[in-house]
Amino acid sequence: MHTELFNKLSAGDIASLAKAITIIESNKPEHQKIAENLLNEVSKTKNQSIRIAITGIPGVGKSTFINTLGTWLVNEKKLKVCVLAIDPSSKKSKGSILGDKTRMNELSVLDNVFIRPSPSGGIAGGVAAKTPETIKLCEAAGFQIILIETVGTGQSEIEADNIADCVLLLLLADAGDELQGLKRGIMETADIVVINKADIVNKSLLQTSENELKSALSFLPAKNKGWVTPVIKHSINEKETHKEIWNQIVKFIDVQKNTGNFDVKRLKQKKYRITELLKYNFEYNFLELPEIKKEIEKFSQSSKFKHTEVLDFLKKLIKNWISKNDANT
Ligand SMILES: Nc1nc2c(ncn2[C@@H]2O[C@H](COP(=O)(O)OP(=O)(O)OP(=O)(O)O)[C@@H](O)[C@H]2O)c(=O)[nH]1
Ligand SMILES: [Mg+2]
Repeated sequence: MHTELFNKLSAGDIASLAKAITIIESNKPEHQKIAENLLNEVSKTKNQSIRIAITGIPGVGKSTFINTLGTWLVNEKKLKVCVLAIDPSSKKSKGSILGDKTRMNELSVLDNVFIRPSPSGGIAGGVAAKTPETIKLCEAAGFQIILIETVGTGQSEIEADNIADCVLLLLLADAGDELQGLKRGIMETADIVVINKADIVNKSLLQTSENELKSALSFLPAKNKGWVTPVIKHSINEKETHKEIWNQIVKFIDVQKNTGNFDVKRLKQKKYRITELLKYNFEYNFLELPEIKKEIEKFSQSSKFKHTEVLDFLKKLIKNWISKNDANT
C-alpha cells in the first residue's frame, strides 16, 4: 500500500499527496504502520524546498498575502507552491479556516498548487501536529516553495521558527503593541517584518510605525548572522509590493546559505523534532505500557514522594524494562 502511494505522490499526484497526509495525521492503528513506511521511503528522497512561515494576529491579512505571493510565484517564477496551515494553540475557529480557503481563491485554482488547511477541530500541538512530516511529503511530491500560515499568538512564532527557513511577521501600523504581542518578544523570531494593509493608514502614521519598528528591532539581539531584519510596507492594492518582499526572502536565504546558518538551522530543527518525538513516545507509548503503569502504581503507594526518588525510580524503570525486553528477544 505505502509503495504504491509513495510512487504516485513522487510522480506529483495531488490526490495521493492528500491521502498520504491524511494517513500520517491519523491516529488509527491501521494507518500507523503505513505512515511509518511511507515516511521511511520519503526520508530517502532528496527534495529540497524553501519553507516560509507567514505569521501575525488573526485578520492581519496572512491568507490574502499568501494568495497574492503564491499566485505570482506560480505564474511568473514557474514554481510549485504548497500552502499549509498550522495552529499549535488551536486558536483558530472553523470559520477562519474556511476564511483562509476563500481568501486563496486565485491561488487554489492553479495547477502546481496544493493547499492544506489545519486539521479541522484544531490540533493539540506537539506531535499531533504533523507539519514537519507533511512538509517532507510535499517536498517528495515536488513542491519547491512551502508557505506556512500560522496564527501569531506568542507560542506559534516559536513553533514557526522550528519549522521554517524564513519567518515573515505581518503587523498592522495601527493595532497597538499589546494586541500584536510585540511586548512578548514576537519580533525576536521574525526574519522579515511586514507592515501590512499599508493602504488603510495615512502616510505619517505609516512612517512613524516603520521608524518605531526599526528602532525596536535595533535593540534586539541579532537573530541571524549578517542580516538586519528589514521592515517592508505592503498592501494588496499596490500590486508590486509582494515582489519586494520576495526579493528580501531570496536575499535572506542567500545570506543564510552563505553563512552556513541555513544548514545549522535545519539541523537544529531536526534535533527539536527528534526530541518532540521522543517525548511523545515516552509519554504515550512507554508510560502507557500496562507493566509500566503497574510499576508506577506500586511506586506511588510505597514512596514518600521525595522528588529525588522519582529520578531514581525512572532509571530503575527503564533499566528493568530493557533487561526484560532483552531477555525476551
Ligand atoms: N485594506 C486592505 N485589506 C486587506 C489587505 N490584506 C488583507 N485584507 C483584508 O483583511 C481581512 C483579513 O484577511 P485574511 O487574509 O483573512 O487575514 P488572516 O491573517 O489570514 O486571518 P486569519 O486566518 O483569521 O488569522 C480580509 O477582509 C482581507 O480582504 C490589504 O493589504 N489591505
Ligand atoms: Mg488566514
